[in-house]
Amino acid sequence: VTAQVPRSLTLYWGAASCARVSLIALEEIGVPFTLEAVPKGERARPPYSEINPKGKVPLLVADGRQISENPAIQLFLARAFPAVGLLPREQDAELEALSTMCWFASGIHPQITRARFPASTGASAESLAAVRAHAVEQLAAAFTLIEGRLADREWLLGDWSIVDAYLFWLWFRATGSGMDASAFPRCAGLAARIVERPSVARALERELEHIPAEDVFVGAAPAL
Ligand SMILES: N[C@@H](CCC(=O)N[C@@H](CS)C(=O)NCC(=O)O)C(=O)O
Repeated sequence: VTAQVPRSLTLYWGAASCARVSLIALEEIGVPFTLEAVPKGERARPPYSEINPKGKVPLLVADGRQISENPAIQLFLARAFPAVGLLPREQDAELEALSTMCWFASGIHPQITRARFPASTGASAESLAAVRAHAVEQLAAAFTLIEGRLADREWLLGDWSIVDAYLFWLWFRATGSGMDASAFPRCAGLAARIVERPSVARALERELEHIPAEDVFVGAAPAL
């Protein structure tokens, strides 16, 4: 499936957020786009909440059409710019990519939110450390599966794809939240390799214009 090539692209984004994945996709594509930074704390209130009532980034606006949710944005961009190779084009492989991204968005990302901001679960002050510890355990279980998938390949789907950029962001957040990186050498290797891609380097440079290097590369979870 291919879509029309959009003439105008705006990404609502925040440095170090999961919108990093969408920014890498746009950098990979290489067409002009507008980047609108929406810092944490400004996402759930006007003016941004009037644009995206979900109060989250990323949001891609393509020729006036709004696309939210990372997996949908990646699929949209991959189909709009098929020659770039953001996702595999063969149907079964594309489905596998979508399945993996949905797992990342709905299965793994929420554990990152719990690990970083345990109070967002509504847990009492005394339970926050336990909520964080449980979330980190869940992250380690997910990364055990991912580490297994990388046993016979350099990138998650074989060839590089935007799914690897998504993994890179999850890895950054999971390790920043206290997950032991040493248990996952293949994931660590992928994260070290991916920053050599010019698109990823450019996306990280843009983040460095907004937040300190420590928050771009380590991103330690806030103290409880
Ligand atoms: N399911 C959404 C999740 C988006 C999301 O949770 N984004 C976070 C940043 S990583 C956000 O904007 N949270 C609101 C905030 O930080 O105020 C997606 O995959 O795009």
